[in-house]
Amino acid sequence: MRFIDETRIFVRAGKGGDGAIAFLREKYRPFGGPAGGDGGNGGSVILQVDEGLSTLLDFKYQPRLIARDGEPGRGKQQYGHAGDDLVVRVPPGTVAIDDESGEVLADLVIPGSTAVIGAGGRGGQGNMHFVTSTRRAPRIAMPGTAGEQRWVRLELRLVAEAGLVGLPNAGKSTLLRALTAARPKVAPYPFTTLTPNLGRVMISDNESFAIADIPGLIEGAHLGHGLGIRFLKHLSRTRILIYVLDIADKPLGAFKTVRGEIEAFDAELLARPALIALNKIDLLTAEDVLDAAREVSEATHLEVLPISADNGLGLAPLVARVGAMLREAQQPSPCPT
Ligand SMILES: Nc1nc2c(ncn2[C@@H]2O[C@H](COP(=O)(O)OP(=O)(O)OP(=O)(O)O)[C@@H](O)[C@H]2O)c(=O)[nH]1
Ligand SMILES: [Mg+2]
Repeated sequence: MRFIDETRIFVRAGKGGDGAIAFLREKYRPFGGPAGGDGGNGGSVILQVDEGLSTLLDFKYQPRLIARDGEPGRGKQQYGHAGDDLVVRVPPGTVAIDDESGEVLADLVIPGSTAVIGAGGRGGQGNMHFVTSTRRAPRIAMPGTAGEQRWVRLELRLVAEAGLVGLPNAGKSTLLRALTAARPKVAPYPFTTLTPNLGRVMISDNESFAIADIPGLIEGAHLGHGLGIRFLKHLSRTRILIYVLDIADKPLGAFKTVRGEIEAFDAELLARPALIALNKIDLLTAEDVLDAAREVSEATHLEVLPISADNGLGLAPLVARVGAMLREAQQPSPCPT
């Protein structure tokens, strides 16, 4: 499935139906009272979070969301039918932004939740509402109002409590596979991961957290090198960063590079709690692992957990530690735009 995390759509809600001008016609009362009913309201355009979706791809094929107009009012005091709302499903983490004003219209995270991004027009009142003592047969009714119409930018920001960051080939996807049921591709060359992956880590039967694996960063990513920093926005909702460093490939240098690129993208991300998963410890002797872990921890002032994503070493302590940090961390700040 193609991963699309930014797109632009056209939204038009339905127009309200016009109010009717009509009079009762009864056999023995040729000039009955006014009986024009109200127009129905126009349909609204509504987004709804569907947990089963993970991309905005559908909108590439259907970039115009147009809801139905309300029907005009009718005689005999009958209301026009309201136009149906158009309810469109989006993945969790979708942000809807008015393209012109930049206003955030909705930030949709909770499964099942909805937001109106185009409000339907209101139906006009029929002439039955305009009777006065001096005006028994009003020939006026109100037109329906227009529905909202706008261009909307949709941006997906993955909903994950923890984010994996590191150089290409550090073992991020291997770690995601080891911790969750997700099956991202793993290969012995850089830039294997081209789009973000999500998985859910079970801490216990009733406690879990989501983790995001994003494409590797390299020096100059903020200038567009490698795959660039465009996927870093998927860290915006995470509460914890996990630096994945290859213990056998200059881990300190890797840390500085990755941290520098994150800083260039959004320095605020560096204020979040973080830890280091020092990966591939199976490649070194136990003694060398201890030395390297000490060196990295002293230089970074971060907690270092030695692991081997490949053969499962150190994963249980890593999950337990992330779980504990998540319990300590306060709620995520609202999504910046
Ligand atoms: N020896 C050893 N190799 C590992 C370990 N974890 C990952 N690897 C290997 O490292 C290579 C890269 O792993 P990936 O998981 O694809 O790395 P990545 O960080 O996702 O890379 P990108 O997607 O390119 O950013 C693969 O050949 C893995 O098998 C480990 O704990 N020990
Ligand atoms: Mg990968």
